[in-house]
Amino acid sequence: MGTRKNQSSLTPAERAAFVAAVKALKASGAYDVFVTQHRTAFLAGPNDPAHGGPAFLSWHREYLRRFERALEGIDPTVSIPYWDWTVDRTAAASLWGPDFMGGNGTGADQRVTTGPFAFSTGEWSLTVRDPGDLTTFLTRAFGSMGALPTQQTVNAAKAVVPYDTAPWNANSSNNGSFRNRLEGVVHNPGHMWVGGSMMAMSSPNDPVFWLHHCNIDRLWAEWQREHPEQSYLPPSGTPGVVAGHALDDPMPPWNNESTPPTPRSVLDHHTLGYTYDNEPVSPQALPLTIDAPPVTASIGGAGEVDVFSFEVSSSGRYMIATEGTTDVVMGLYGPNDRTTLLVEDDDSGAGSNAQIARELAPGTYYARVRHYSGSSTGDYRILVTRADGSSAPPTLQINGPVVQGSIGTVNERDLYGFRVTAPGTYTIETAGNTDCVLRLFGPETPTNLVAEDDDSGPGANSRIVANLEPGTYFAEVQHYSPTGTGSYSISVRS
Ligand code: CU1
Ligand code: CU1
Repeated sequence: MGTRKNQSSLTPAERAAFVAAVKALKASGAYDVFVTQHRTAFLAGPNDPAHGGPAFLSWHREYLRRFERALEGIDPTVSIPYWDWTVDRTAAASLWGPDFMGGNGTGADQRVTTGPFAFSTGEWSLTVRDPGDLTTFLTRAFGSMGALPTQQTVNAAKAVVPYDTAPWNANSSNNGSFRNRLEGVVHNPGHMWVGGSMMAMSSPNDPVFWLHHCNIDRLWAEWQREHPEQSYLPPSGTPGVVAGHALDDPMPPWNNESTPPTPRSVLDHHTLGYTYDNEPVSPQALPLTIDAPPVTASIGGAGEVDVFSFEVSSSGRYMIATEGTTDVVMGLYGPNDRTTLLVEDDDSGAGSNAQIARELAPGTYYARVRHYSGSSTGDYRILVTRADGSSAPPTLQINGPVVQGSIGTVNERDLYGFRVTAPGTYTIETAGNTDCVLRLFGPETPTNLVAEDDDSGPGANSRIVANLEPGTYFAEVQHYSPTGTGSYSISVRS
């Protein structure tokens, strides 16, 4: 899981790695595709799927994650850093150093002349611009259009509930819509303070766009954590809501993908594969593997709550159970949301153990375990098993979220299934620091080898690019070394 850090705490090597990955993406042409998507969203106004409505936060969360995954494809160690403008408020901040974002614009044309994104480097010309804008170099004009948000401004915005309110647009009350207050009162001033290119519909032309929006995304995650009783609004079908902005609406421009992202699909940023460096360590969910041996845990202090997570990749009946002599109570939450309680159990298992058996759809689930007595402690074990006998391999979604896996024991082989519905070129690859070997089997049978690869991906990662006809395929992951173990992630993209 990638960690998004405060940009001011990056090491010089981390700053250089981020800049290099961004410039490599620009050189490939992929960067400008992102700029175009942002401009296109604005040009769709008043049906903008990304701004001035409830999906402002969810759209940009998906957008940033896709950008970050593109960076990871170049350098798997890179995550998007965030710019906390409540602290780094002047042109003297290290953010604007010549080894990172470069400095303010100068002269009548507000041209940025320092740092890696200066036009004079020959590597940063603006090719996607707003209609009528002929400026091909990055521009900035710090402070000329207003001040950066303060901590007080941020705190007041984070206190607002609910998430959003009618009329579900830029006219929603700043005292009744967290989203509109964060968007209008906290987010917009960040663009305006930087000025120049950041004022445009094509504002991702300035790489600081990503650091600014990363901070906005972090504040949304904090609001979600601080208001666990609040959920995303409005539900799909609510009158007067622009398409793409309600909870289960597919979000353009990704709405024609086989499993399009929706506001719901991005609510838990952990399931997208990243955390923020300032998130509380506890209660961090401890991952459980379905059908793995029980994990030993402990209620070490009175009132302690342990949180576990597990990934269900195919619908079916699952059983979550505790073992041992400690009287624990377990709640099951999800999918993809650690605050939606599905069921709670005290003593359905052996002795005074908890046991929950339930039909589960694909998604991330959370089990919270506490002692029956708020003043007692004790050890226990916990496990999740597939309870309906069939153990189909976990499914990868094409262009869906990256799936985390682990070679837990030597010579382990992990098998994944995925379904191709349209003929085309597909890329199956692993990411992370574990040297994996990848084999592709199919269609339909996990015994017909299509391709095998060791190190064609970044670092020691595997990558198979194959033309596939419709059908079910199987990807098998094994450690390169017969004595190696380690975690990895795997994805399929079209
Ligand atoms: Cu935007
Ligand atoms: Cu923005």
